[in-house]
Amino acid sequence: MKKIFFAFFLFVATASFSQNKTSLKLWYKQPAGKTWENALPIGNGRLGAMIYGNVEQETIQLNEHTVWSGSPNRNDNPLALDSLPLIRQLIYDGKRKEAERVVNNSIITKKSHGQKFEPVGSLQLAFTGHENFSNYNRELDIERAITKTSYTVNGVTYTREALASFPDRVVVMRLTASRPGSVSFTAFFTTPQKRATIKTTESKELTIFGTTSDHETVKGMVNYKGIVRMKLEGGSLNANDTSLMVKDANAVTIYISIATNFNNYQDISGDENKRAADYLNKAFPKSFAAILPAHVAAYQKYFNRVKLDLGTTDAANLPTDERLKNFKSVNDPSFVTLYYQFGRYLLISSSQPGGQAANLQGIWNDKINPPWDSKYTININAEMNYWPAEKTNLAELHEPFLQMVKDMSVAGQQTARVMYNARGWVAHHNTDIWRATGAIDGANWGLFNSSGGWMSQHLWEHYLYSGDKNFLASIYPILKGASTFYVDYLVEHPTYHWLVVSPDESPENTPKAHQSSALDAGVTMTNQIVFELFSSTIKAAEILKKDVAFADTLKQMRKRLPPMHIGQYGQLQEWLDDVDDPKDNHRHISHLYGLFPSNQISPYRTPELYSAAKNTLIQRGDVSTGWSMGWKVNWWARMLDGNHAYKLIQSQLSPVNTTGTRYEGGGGTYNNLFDAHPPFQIDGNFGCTSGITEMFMQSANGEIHLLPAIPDVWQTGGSITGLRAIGGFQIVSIEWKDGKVIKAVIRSTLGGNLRLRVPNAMKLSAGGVLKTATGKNSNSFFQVEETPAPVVSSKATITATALKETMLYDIATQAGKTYTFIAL
Ligand code: FUC
Repeated sequence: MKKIFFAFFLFVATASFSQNKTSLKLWYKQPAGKTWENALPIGNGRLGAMIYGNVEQETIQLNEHTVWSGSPNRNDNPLALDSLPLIRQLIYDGKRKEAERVVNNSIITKKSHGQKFEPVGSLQLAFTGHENFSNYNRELDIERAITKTSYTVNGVTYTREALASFPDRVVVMRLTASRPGSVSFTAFFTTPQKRATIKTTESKELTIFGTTSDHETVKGMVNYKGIVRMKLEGGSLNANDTSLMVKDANAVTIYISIATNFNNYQDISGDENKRAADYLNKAFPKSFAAILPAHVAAYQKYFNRVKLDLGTTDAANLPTDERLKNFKSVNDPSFVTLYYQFGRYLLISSSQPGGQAANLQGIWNDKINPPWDSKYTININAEMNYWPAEKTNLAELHEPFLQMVKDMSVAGQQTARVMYNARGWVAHHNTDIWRATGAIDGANWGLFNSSGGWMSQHLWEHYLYSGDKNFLASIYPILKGASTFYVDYLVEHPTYHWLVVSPDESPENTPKAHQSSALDAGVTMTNQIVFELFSSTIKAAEILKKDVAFADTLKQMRKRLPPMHIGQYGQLQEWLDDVDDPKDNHRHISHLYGLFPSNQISPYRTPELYSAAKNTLIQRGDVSTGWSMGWKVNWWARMLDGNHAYKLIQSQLSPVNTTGTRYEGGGGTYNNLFDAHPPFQIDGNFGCTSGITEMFMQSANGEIHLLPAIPDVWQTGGSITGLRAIGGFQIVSIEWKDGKVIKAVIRSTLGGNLRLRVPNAMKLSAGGVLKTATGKNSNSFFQVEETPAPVVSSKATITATALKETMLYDIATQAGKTYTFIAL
């Protein structure tokens, strides 16, 4: 009886939840105060704004995607070429500290270490007499991409709504009050920009304009212009030199337009004044009531493609900051749904076709000197930002990143030639809006030169999902260029005799056994990247029926790359030498690139490597920086271990305070659900969203696997709709109950064999027995390159992990047809 009652209760709770409009909202009972990480982000890919919801003084902190310090520049170090033989020899002789000194002199740039993403400033709205308020609420509705703040003062309820319109290219805030004539405030700008001018115009607009900072020998030359224009309903508008004063209006709509002179990384000859005025003049005649539905429709075109339902519990009734505090100790499945969809919200809001790629902070930054310049770290972080793009059905939003790769494939040719006497193109571990491809920071960070190879993989991935051959033809020269660099640059290792990148480094890890230096030759991650890049380039050449001789060269060289190594502790080796410390818990586990995002390590195809990767994951531990935990969710999902993936989600969804105190020595999440490295870094949001997707569906291993890693807490039931898999398969829906897929709907857009792995026996709803899969998958999109057998240390104990039984089917599909599967 108890059970029945409980089931009934759960059912009621779930049913009422799906009706409940607060489910996809971040909401709070208090204003953000002084804390930026409490404010709520809105954005349209070009403009970003943080809304504080402070009562007496509202702050709308503003960013524009091209407001960066500096101007077109390069940062190659031409001394590199002559020093390569010496650096190599020092590394081979174990004199890594000496090698570091040479690298710092001759490879690390003497020019720009990357420019800064800078804020424009903040629009402040001061409300006299609003110090005593009640009934306060503030929220971000991620189903409609709009914030709302409301409170009561002296019996009047005030409401502010804000959005960054996608079609109208302006930030708009509407202020209303329950009693006519109650809206009065003073608007002014504040800014950390050193060369900004703030003034009002004759037509009572508030403007901010100036030029961005000089930085590291590069002259700041981005001109920006911001214009604020108000539309009043009743009341009066007055201006002094630097402020606008609204008095006794019924309602006010504020339009904020910002633009710069930036055209592309080589050209800043645009007219910021005309652009800002044009956007504003187009938007201003439209009322808020007209702007809102167009904005919501443009946003939902992307957002609504994926729906996740993990059920709900009473824990969901609390404000977002309290749910965050409680998450580790209660079962709050819809909080995961909120966090998951927030990741998609952030990508839609910070990365739109034609705009700049989401940087370390997406498009949200209030500091003139932000951490790591809020630029692009491309030895993991920027790639991580785009892991959710294809599979969570936001492929169009991958475009700014793909465009960045295209630009870098041009900029990086000179770097390859000047620094390494190699053809093709190269990029080191960092870049910025000027597409810098030189080496920065210092030897243990900047020497890594396989970011171009890694980023190129995103182009190939975009093809694998869509099957668009025209796209493939258009990006093939970039893949070829990235491969050509390695054709020229790989050298034979004097001890191991494989072809290796030398000098090389495994991102940012400095093992004691290597004199606490990251420098080495032929590190595992690089070997995996080159293997994958060569394989993609060979396949692309075959599909496009070109470059037979070049593809053959790649095949021959690929055979000579180092295979992966399993070391004395049963671990996957990070370096060719067996020097991993099982107590090392460094945030980068670069050598697991082969497990995710790549597919060179798989439970089904490479059991030994799979077991070694698992040992490595366990030895490195769970809690770390935000992005590191985000990556680990993906890895544990690929390990088919939903419970461990969930454990990482719990660690990631742990509160971090804004003084930077780390949760249990690691990162976590701020009250506004921004990821905490700490400090704020958006990669963890995107990495975790990708990882959660990998728990429901994976398509990288020669098949489509449904429910590969569902944790016990979600077994009871749930559904996800709208994911995408490679080979043009749309995962229209997956519904599960008691750990079994009860129904799955898959649409084929390209035809071909659908190899489907599921946890339980299924049949086609239209009738007909499913054929058990045999042999190689005939679908060309699912051809996985065979991973060379690993070299295994005689000291290693490898225990085969028992895998759960699954069913594997082959279904011949036709393009345009939808297939419905139900549990037997
Ligand atoms: C890499 C990471 C750091 C940080 C920085 C932006 O250098 O090792 O943890 O995320 O990028």
